[in-house]
Amino acid sequence: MNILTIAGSDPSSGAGIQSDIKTFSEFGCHGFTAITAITSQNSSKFSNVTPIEAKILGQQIDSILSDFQVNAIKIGMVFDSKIIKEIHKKISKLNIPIVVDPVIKSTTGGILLQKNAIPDFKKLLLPLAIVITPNKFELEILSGIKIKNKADIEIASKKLQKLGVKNVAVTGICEKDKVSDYVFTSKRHFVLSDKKILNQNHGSGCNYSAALIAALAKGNNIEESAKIAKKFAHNSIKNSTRLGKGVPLTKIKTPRTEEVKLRNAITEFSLIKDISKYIPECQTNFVYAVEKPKSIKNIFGLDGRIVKAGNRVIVAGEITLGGSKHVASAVLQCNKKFPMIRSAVNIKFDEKILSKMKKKGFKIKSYNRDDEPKAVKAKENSSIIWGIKNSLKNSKTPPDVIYHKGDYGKEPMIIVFGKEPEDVINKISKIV
Ligand code: PXL
Repeated sequence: MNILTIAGSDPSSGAGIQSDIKTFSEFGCHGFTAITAITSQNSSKFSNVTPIEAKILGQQIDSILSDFQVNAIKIGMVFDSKIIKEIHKKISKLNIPIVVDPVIKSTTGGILLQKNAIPDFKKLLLPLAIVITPNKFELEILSGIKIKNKADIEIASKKLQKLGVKNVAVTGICEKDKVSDYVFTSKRHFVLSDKKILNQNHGSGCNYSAALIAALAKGNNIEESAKIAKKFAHNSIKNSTRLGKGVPLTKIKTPRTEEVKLRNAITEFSLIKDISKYIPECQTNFVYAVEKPKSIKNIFGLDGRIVKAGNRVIVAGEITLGGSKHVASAVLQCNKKFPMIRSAVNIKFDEKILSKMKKKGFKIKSYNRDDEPKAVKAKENSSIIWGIKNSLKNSKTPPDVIYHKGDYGKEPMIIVFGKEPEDVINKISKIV
């Protein structure tokens, strides 16, 4: 996925475009940038802001849109009316998700949106947003309602929805020991809460809105995306570091190599031509274990699934340790006998695929669920463990593929194994 951030430059890289690029990378997305303003700031002082000439901003946006496929846009600091009008002119006809983070003031007191630009901001930018992500202060300014309680949050958010925003995610509402996000969609509203982390930071708002647009671009719905963004922002605050003399900067933790490799392979998998035909009814997961996994908690997988939607494929959810149960259990069991096997993906059962695999010389094993003892059947997730163990009973070399033909109420399945995700992708590429 490719995401364009239209925002200000923050030399500390805690917020603004520098931070957005880091977040997009973290989600495996490519970040394009169009700079609206140059700020001069560090962790204690916001000393200057110079807006970019509207024409130059327009040229930056044109450069990107005329060449690349842009799947989604985040709008951050826009500063003045000329910039707002230019952005509107360039992107109002696009039919892609846009998240607007209505930043007004920085933690250190810098002005990110001029007061006299607020009417144009509301008129021109809010209607473009699939989601707007105000904090309490920003919600008050945009709605003109002083937020004193939960009911006010709803009234103010509904007021913004009347201006054309589809969904409003009000972030960072402090309540006793919790911090909550209030999300209002066109149909319903929900609250996501987390433990309060007592520290001031610079960057969490940008981390939230950038993660939100990345999650949406990848096909997650509003509710899933709001959860993903909250978790991401929470972690970035938890890991924040006092790099300078003032406020700590939020930090995006560098993911483990296994996670990065799996993410790349999942993207590659989802882009294989016609791959939707190979996604089973129960959908697909792709996993990668750390070395010597002891349980499925040591195996990275999607906590959602690779989902078929018509002839498209959507990667839903996030890669986490313990994210998969079924495919991860298969890898865990296989890894006990063949420690080099650490990755796998499940695909739809099809005799034609199997015969292609045979022709390519794949080492194929199978098990018959009719032979499965009753006690095993009754226990959640134990079938797969039994099946893999059984199918490898007489094996001296690691399998490429293990399949079963299903059972009453159980979909037949093919699991493709490999040393690492790229190995699995290479095998898949040979048969599709
Ligand atoms: O966090 C909001 C924000 C967004 N964009 C830029 C900023 C800040 C906060 O300082 O400087 C450029």
